[in-house]
Amino acid sequence: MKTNLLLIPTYNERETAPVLVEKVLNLDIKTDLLFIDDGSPDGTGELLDQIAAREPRVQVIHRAEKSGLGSAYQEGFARSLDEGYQNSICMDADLSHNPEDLPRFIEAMEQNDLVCGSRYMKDGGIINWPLPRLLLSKAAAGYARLLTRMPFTDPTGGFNAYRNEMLAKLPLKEVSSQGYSFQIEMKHLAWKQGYKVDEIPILFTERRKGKSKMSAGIIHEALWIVWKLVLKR
Ligand SMILES: Nc1nc2c(ncn2[C@@H]2O[C@H](COP(=O)(O)OP(=O)(O)OP(=O)(O)O)[C@@H](O)[C@H]2O)c(=O)[nH]1
Ligand SMILES: [Mg+2]
Repeated sequence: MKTNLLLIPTYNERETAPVLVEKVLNLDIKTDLLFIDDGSPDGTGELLDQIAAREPRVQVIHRAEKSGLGSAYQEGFARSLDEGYQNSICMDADLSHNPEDLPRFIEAMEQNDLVCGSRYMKDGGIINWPLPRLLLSKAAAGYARLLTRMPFTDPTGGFNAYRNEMLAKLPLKEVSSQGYSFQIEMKHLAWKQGYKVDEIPILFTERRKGKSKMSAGIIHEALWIVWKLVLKR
């Protein structure tokens, strides 16, 4: 039976994506990997195709150009549902999210519809972030939490496992954001509809290779998406 599918969007991650594959395949868990690559100029997509050709647990969706994280996850969810997986687990390709946390996610999914990795709960944390970035992220988490009243410690966190039965019932078309706010919107939707959501602590490590895709646009989006959620309520 098909069980878990990792959804991993990539844009210029050729140094880390193959390492991530290796680490996941070495774990003793039932998980396939789906990369959603947006025509990475550094050749990440071709490299992943070579890996997929020899490793049946790895698949790649290619999109012509950089079209945002949110729509990459939406394509991933659609594929995961089509192929009959039980859970979809979103994670970054830059090794910030530790694959060794996956067994804990999978175990927690036995009791929940959504399991959120949290950097800000007890035993969670962030390694190697400069203070301004940490403060910005904590402020964003506090802001989202205060306004939406979601009882979660890390609303913007991107390491999350979703039950496909829940995804199939959620109005995913309403989720429009592309950056971190995609995570806020998804958590809000699941929580508002009364699904069982829990958090587990994760240690997030700042990327050592490749370049950040964070932008002012992504931050602005997060600021106003929260208001969209408040007004909808
Ligand atoms: N397919 C696709 N992937 C993206 C896009 N933007 C970012 N990504 C991927 O999404 C994941 C998270 O992006 P990051 O650049 O690591 O963003 P971040 O974690 O906020 O910032 P840093 O870790 O500091 O770089 C990575 O795997 C990126 O390659 C996009 O537009 N399309
Ligand atoms: Mg990152």
